[in-house]
Amino acid sequence: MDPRRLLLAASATVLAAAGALVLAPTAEAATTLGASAAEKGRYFGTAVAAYKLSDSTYSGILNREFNSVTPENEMKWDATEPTQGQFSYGSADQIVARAASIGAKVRGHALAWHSQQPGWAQNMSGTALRNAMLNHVTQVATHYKGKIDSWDVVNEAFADGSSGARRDSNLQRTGNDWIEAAFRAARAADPAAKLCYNDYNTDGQNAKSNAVFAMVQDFKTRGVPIDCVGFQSHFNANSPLPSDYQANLQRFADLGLDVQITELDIEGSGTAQANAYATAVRACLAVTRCNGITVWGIRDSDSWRASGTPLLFDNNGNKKAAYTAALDALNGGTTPPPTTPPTTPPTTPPTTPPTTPPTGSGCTATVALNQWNGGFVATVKVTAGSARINGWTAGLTLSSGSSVTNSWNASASGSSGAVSFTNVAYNGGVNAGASTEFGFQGTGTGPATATCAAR
Ligand code: 9MR
Repeated sequence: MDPRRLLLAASATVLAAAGALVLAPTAEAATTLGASAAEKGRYFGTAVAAYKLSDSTYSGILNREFNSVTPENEMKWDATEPTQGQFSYGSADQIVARAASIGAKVRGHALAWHSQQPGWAQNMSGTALRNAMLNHVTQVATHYKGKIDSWDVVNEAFADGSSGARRDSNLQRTGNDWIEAAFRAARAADPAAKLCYNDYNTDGQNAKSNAVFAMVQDFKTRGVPIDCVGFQSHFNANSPLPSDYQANLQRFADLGLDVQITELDIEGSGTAQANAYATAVRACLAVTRCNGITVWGIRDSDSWRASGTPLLFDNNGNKKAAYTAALDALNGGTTPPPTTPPTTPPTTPPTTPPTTPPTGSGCTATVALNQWNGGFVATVKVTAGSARINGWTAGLTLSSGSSVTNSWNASASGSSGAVSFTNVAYNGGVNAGASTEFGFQGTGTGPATATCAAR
């Protein structure tokens, strides 16, 4: 072959390779909500009802799409302690077992709440009720110790409207400090779980969210153990997704704790509903400390507001436009992927083919430490460099006398001195610039820094 033709053939190969590179992110975009969220270091969860786990359509979608679950009713006080001092965990355990089998996190919901109390608690007051509540928190959090990613420790404790006051309830009447008492009991029982305050109508800035904000700020100042705030996000025409949703999530995150969208549902249909879901997803992705999103049910027919068709799957389990919009938003796209390749190839071949690999590839790891006297929880964020990585190992060095007791979202090697954590099956692939998180609990003093190696 004459040298000129050889050069052209080689150039065509380079161009074809370059084209493949440009299209690769689209071709590789995650195809389920959970996998896509995991690529962004987040979870995408759903409320689950234990009695529906035997429904194959329901279970099929659950197993395929979600990497976090929240028992819809099974961990509430009336379900777990129907008679004082006698605990019943059967239905909740079923959900926790399913979560473990599909590698999903569990959001525990809810330890202390004015609603769905067993009859015996509804009839109590004063010190007896306070003690019963604290015992409940301790027992349930202990039963699920090590299995819960985040607990809604206290749910819906503020009044609606402009008062900014606490909601009146039998628990509130035991004294204003009932909320912090519940958080302290939960921390003592399960130090590795993130402890959240969860509420509705707090999704934008308003009197109620301002009151929650002031409480959280006060807790952080005084060292009351709180790690996250849940924003239920039940939206409909009367209570639409607020325009300052992201800003509100951000201001809470700026207090130095995580935020989570905990019970998302948006009444409506078609494009309007799809756009609202995309907006909600983007709000979470835009807030670094937004850990994930939970929708409050799988199919429209599973919803507490079924007539408002507020979920991502229709009654038959088919994906709705809202599903596609949520997945696209998770994948970082605002427009559909190009369906045709460019029609006009460049007329001049590049004169110098790239000779060096992309710089800045590999990964970095940063540690967020929750340290208390004698123990710690370390949350480690692994961030890919300028290229996608397909596996990672983070290395940390523990001070003498300190050791790892358990870990999540990674597989640990070693428990003292130099320890390393390698990705598990679902979180090894991290796109360029994206992050994923794992964590571990230990005794002694936690490490402040980590190294990262990519595979
Ligand atoms: O979806 C839950 C529904 O099945 C129950 O009947 C109801 C009882 O209070 O609770 C629903 O879930 C609520 C959640 O626990 C707290 N935030 C509001 C949710 C919707 O009502």
